[in-house]
Amino acid sequence: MKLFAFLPFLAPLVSAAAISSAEKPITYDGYKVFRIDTHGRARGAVIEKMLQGLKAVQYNYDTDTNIEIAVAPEDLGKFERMRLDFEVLDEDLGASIRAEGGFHPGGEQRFASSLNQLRPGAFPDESWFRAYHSFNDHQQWLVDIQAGFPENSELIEVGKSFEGRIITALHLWGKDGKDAHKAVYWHGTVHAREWISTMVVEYNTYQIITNYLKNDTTITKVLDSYDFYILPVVNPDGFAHTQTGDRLWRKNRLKHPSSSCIGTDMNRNWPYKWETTGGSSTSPCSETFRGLSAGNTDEITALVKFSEKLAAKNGIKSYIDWHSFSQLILLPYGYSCNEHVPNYERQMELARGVASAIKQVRKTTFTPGETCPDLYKAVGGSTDWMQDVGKAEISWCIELHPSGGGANGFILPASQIEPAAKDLWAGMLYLLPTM
Ligand code: 0X9
Ligand code: ZN
Repeated sequence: MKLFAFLPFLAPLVSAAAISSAEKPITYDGYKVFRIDTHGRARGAVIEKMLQGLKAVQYNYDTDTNIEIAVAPEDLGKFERMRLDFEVLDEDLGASIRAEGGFHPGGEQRFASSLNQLRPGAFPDESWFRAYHSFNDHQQWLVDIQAGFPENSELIEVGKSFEGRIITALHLWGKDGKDAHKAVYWHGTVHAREWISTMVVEYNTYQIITNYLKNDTTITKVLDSYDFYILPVVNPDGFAHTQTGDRLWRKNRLKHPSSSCIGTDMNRNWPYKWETTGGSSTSPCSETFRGLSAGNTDEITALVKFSEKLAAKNGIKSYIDWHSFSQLILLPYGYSCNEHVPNYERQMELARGVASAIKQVRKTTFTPGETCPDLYKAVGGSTDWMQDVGKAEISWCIELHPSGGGANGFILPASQIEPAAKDLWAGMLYLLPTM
């Protein structure tokens, strides 16, 4: 059964994975984005093969109904001569990236090597959610917000990325002091280009803190019942690279000993069922490269250690891995397409509740389901680990806005941050007090 026709992860056909920070940034100027009608699986496979000769970035892998693809200007003629059945989704991807406002080709990549180097500034306001920001500014934002909530929060250096950036967790607690309750645990920006995930995680964080400071009854009860561990950017190197090198970068930036291709897909590197075939790639040039061994990346090593601690301390009540795009609420499992999580009914009931709370804001549809079969097989993902190893009671991957590549895909205009974040805050206002 396939509930969702659309699969959002991009796979450059001519691999952008070969771009290193020393190489020329890619602006995507003049790239056109197309949706090609494939008229079924067999023809979809044929068309996918034809497209492999192009300098292009493919937006989806489930090619039964359509293929969405960004084609480089030099290959537009070749593409048109293929006489496919298509519509144009974006006349100029580079222009959309410029309009989004967060990509600065070849820009500054300096960063703090310790949180102590950052001095707190003013408490942030909601204008933060009207633009995208650099990795360094996100670090500063965490420092500023923590300083405005000093009795109930701390910043934790969870570890360092391959290039030495800090993976930061904001820990929040309520009236019982820190470490008294089960964890609510969020990871944002595991896939570097999924910028909306950083902003939505921060918006939810901001709402929790400001509503607690205002003595809001619901949020006071929530924060008095859980310890929150919030990591808006778990893939700092990849994220920094999307701001200066390649806006559509997905993986981390780990170098391979014997390939010029860079990066491991962190959501295929978690050390649980990692070796299972079919849901990840063994090729370093692939967008879903699983890494050389289970959990071998700096980032996943640090995140596993941190997650193990949370699991051992008071347990994990709810884990959410925030991604984009497709508007889905995905339960495990990704490694298997015929296993259900032991508490499937309860998790689905909650996911349906979240979807209906979201719907009430402005009629946006989020669809609950299982990673496999409803999306696709994905092995070495965080939610499988959290469910079975971390013993999280709720373990979800939420794919944020938009619903499809036609509506901007990974390049969601900054004006959409607040509306998207408000949708999900409604969802969290249902989940957190109910779960
Ligand atoms: O393929 C993925 O990693 C996720 N989709 S995305 O388009 N954002 O890349 C889905 C992941 C499903 N969840 C896990 N397997 N953890
Ligand atoms: Zn993702």
